[in-house]
Amino acid sequence: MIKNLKPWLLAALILASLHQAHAQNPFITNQFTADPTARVFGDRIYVYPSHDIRATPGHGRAGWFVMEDYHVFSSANLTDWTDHGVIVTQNKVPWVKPDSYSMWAPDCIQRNGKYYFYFPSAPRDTAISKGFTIGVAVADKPTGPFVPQPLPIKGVRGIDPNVFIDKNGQAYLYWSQGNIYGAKLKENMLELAEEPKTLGELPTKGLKEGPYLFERKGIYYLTYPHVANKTERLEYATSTSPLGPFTVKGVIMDESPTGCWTNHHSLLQLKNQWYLFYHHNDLSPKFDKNRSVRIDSLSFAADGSIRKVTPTLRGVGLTDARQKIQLDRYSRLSQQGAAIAFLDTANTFQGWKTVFTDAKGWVQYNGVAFGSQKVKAVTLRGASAAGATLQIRLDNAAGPVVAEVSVPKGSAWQEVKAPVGAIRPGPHTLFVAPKSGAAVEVDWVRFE
Ligand code: FUB
Repeated sequence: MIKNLKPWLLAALILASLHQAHAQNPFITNQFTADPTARVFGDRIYVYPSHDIRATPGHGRAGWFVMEDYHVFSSANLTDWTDHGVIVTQNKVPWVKPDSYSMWAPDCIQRNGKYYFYFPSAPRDTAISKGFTIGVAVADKPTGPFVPQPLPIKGVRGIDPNVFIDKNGQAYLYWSQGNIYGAKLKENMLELAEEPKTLGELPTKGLKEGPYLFERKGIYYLTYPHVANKTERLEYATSTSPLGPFTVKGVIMDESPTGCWTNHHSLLQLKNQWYLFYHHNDLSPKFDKNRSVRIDSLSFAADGSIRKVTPTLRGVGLTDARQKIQLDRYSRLSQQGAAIAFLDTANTFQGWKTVFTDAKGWVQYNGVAFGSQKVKAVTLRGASAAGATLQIRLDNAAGPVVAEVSVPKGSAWQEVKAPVGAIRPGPHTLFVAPKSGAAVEVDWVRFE
C-alpha cells in the first residue's frame, strides 16, 4: 500500500510520524482554559478543559471563577489544535441553576461507542444538593453533540469528576469535596453502583481536589492537587486496587512559583511517552482564575515512581522550522539582557515577544525540525528603535552562525528576510542573540 503512495504524501507522512508531539505552553491561546482532561479517541488527542471567562456586570461573580460552558479541542500531533466549539452550556442542562457560571472541571470517557462527558455544577434545586453535584452528557462522537441527562448522578456531592475504566471493564467515578471519593459506576455509566468510599489515606491537612486515576503496570495511581503549603501542587498516591488503600508517594509538580492558586491535571501515554496536562495563568498573570492549559513530558523511574515535572514554556515535541517559531516560548533565556513581554498587554491573547535590551541577552529554543529539504532563508518579525542585527546560531552560543538578520531602525514591527547558511537535516536547537548592543524585540522567526 505504501508503495502506491505519491512521493510527496509519503514524505509528509514520514515527517508527521517523526513529529509525534509538538506544543508550546500554553497550547490553547484563543480563550482561557483550565483543568485539562486529555484522552485519546481513535487517532486524535482530545482535551476537555474548563472554560474560564471574565465576569461582566450581571454575568458571574467578579473576582471568582466564571465558567459558563465547555469547549472540546483536538489534535493529531499535540501541536495543531482544533477548537470544536461549545459542547455543553449551563442554561441548556435541565438540572443546572441558570446563570450560576459554575461549570467546573470536567472529564470525558468512551464506552461501547458512546462518549460520556462528566461535569460538576450548582443544581437549580437545593433538594438535589446545596453545593455542587455532578451530571453526565452523552454523545455518539467525542465532539458531540452531547445530550445532558435530565438529573445529576444520584448520591454524588462535589466537584472534579474523573472516570477510570479498569482492565476488567469495571468503571469508577472519582470526585472531590474536601476529601476525595470514589465509587463503582453501573454498566450504564450514569449511576453509582455502590455507596461512595472516602479515599482516606491521603493527607488530612490542606485542600485536596481534582482526582485523576490511571493504571500502569498493575499500579493504580491516584493523582490530585493538594495545598500542602500555600497553593496547590500536584501529588500522587498508589495502590494495588482502584479504590485503595492508597499510599502517599510524592509530588508530581511543585506549587506555582508565581502564585497561581489552582493546578489541575491529567496524564496521558502516547506511544512510549507520557505527558502531563495541567494549567497555569499564563494569559492572565494578574488574575489566577483565568487560566491556560499546558503540556509537559513526564517519566517514571524503574520502581514506578513519578519523576517530578518542571513546568516549561517550550512544552513538548518538535516545532516545524517552516512555521512561526515563537522564541518567547524558550527552552533557556539569559539572566541578563533578555526578557519576555506581552505583545499587547490589553489583549494578551496576541501572545508574547522576546525583548533584547543589550548584547548580554540571548534565547535558546530546542527542537526545531528542519526536515530533509534545505532551507534557504529566514524571516524574522522584529522591531528596533535604533536598528539592530541578530545572529541565529545552531546549538549554543559557540555554535555556527546560520543567519544574520538586520532589523531596520523604526518603531513599527517589520518582517525582515535574510539568507541562511547550510543546516544539516533533522532537528536543531536555535540560539538567537543581538550582534551589537542595540535593543531589539522579536515576535517570531520562520525558515523557508
Ligand atoms: O476550575 C474550577 C476549579 O478550580 C476546579 O474544579 C478545581 O479543580 C480548580 O482547578
